Amino acid sequence: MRKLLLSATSIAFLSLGACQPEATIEALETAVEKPLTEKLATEKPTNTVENLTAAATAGTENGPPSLQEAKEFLEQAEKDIVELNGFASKVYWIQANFITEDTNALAALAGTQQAKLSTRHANEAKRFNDLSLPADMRRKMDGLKRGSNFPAPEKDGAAEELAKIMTGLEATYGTGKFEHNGKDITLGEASDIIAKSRKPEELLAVWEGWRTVSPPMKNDYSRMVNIVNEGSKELGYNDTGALWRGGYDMDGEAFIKEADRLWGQVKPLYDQLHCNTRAALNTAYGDEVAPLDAPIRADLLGNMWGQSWGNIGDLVAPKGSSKGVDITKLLEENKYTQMQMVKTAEKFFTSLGFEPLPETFWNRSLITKPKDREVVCHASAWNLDDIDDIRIKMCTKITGEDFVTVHHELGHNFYQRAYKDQPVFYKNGANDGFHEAIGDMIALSITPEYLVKVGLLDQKDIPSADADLSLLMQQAMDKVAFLPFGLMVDQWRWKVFSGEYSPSEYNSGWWELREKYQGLRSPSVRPDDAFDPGAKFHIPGNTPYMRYFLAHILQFQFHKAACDMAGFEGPLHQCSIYENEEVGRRFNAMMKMGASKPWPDALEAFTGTRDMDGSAILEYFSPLMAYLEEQNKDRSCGW
Ligand code: X8Z
Ligand code: ZN
Repeated sequence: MRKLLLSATSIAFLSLGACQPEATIEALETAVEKPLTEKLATEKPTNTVENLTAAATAGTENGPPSLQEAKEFLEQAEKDIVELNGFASKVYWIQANFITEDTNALAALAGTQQAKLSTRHANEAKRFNDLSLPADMRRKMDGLKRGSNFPAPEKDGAAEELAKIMTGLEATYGTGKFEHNGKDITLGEASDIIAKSRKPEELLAVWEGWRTVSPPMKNDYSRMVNIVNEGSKELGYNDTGALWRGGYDMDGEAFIKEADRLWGQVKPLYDQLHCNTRAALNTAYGDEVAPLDAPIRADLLGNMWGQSWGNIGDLVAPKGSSKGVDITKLLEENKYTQMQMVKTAEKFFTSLGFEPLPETFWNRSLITKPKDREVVCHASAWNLDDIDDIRIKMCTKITGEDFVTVHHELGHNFYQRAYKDQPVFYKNGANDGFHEAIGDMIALSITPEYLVKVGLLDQKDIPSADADLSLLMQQAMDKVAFLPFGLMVDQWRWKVFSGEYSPSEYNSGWWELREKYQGLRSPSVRPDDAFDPGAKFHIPGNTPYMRYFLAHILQFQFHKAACDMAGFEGPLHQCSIYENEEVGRRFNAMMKMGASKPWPDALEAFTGTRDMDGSAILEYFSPLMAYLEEQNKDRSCGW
């Protein structure tokens, strides 16, 4: 509950798009006339059994509810949602931009309202279960019945407690600091050290230091799990994991198989990358720190969570292949500011025919980290009015990594604006993986030739053809390395929600999955109170994670389809769709559907296929796969 994922709307469907905490809504019937304080103080439970029974029987003395009643219910629900979102999104924005006791309290109140509204809608929608409805109304009704990704049970006090815990967890993460070399440092500073240092003791100290922020979250987290599980049961799901898996226009069990199938497609590529990276780390650090016969130490990979490995690209640069491009260096040489990074990303979208971002985007977004207050630095994209009050919030660093993230966030914003004319129920991604894939797909077109066009690279510095392997390796260290991480985070949450991992197994379960999927190990024995999952934003930030795994498959499918449309005939990694308005027009046609149709329809509209499929990412990296197999041929791979 609580935050509206990027667009207030989705609340109902609750798989909201961008990268913000989750939400549900409660109608503030008097939102316009009464002051906020009064509204919040006088809010009455509307989802009591008595009220629901009354609602279910209203107008039904002569039989089951009518189509007209269903229509009126949906219209009213939409009004309620829009109204509450309008105010709740502002509260969340202020809290995330200025974390204090007071803003946390307000955000928890807004979260409570949203949780209650969502629960009420979900329960009221049940009375139309047996009514035969036109497909569109049924889709809206089913969306309401799914409630929120973090549903509050109906009982008194549950929504309040849940909202308070969720707000607190995110604030604890957002304000987290620890002492390093006599100074308190933030996640941003710690991440810089993990990215650049090559000293194992320093890496270990910083890696462990950041994980001192999360143990205090553990009790609240397990309490939250109990509450949302109870809420999910009331909605008819076994647990909250089952509720989440039910959000993909297919049976939840089928979704588990689907995720496994996609992982099976790409795992051979990951295995090769892992083997080659471990060998390079062994060369750099020796047998003690990086043995060849064990999972890789998680602090050596250039990223706080070992999720993307681009920051150690220098260690794996293919010998004999010319250098690729170092975007961080190009941004620095061109004296780029954070603002220019966003302007350049915007220009990519406008080159495809999308309208420029509104003036309000530039006035209202947070693009650099403020010095004088606590903010949630984890990048996110917002739409505060569900129309065009779109914004990003990001403590942008002038690096190649954040250049890609800026495109990622704008992808959310352009998607939100593309579906702005949909009813509130459909203001969301076709599935949540689509939302995460839009900007990433655009960023796959950041080729050397593109960088020349936007003036970041000199024509004379375009890497020669034999730099392809270097470029591909750099990309794989980010995109291929990410795949098992993208998968394991929610494998962990599914097991937490199902009770397979009890609180005392939260941490060991996390490492079991880190090893199983990623082939990583903790760099040190973890203390008894460790809660390492809590040191990753999306756990305390309560953002489902399977979306990123799907996005890493989908973005390559989109890229391939776009390059085919553009008539591009070379290898996929050399294709850039910059300035191709025809591709933009067709991309927009998919984007403007929002969640109005099952996702295979949206996928088909752009790619001509109805299945998510890993073969595009395999094709993209096929020259690298051949290189990796050759490099690894005498190595003993696996862990
Ligand atoms: O959280 C994000 C985005 C916001 S939706 C910055 N990402 C995941 C992460 O940082 O863990 C993008 C890639 C994966
Ligand atoms: Zn995102």
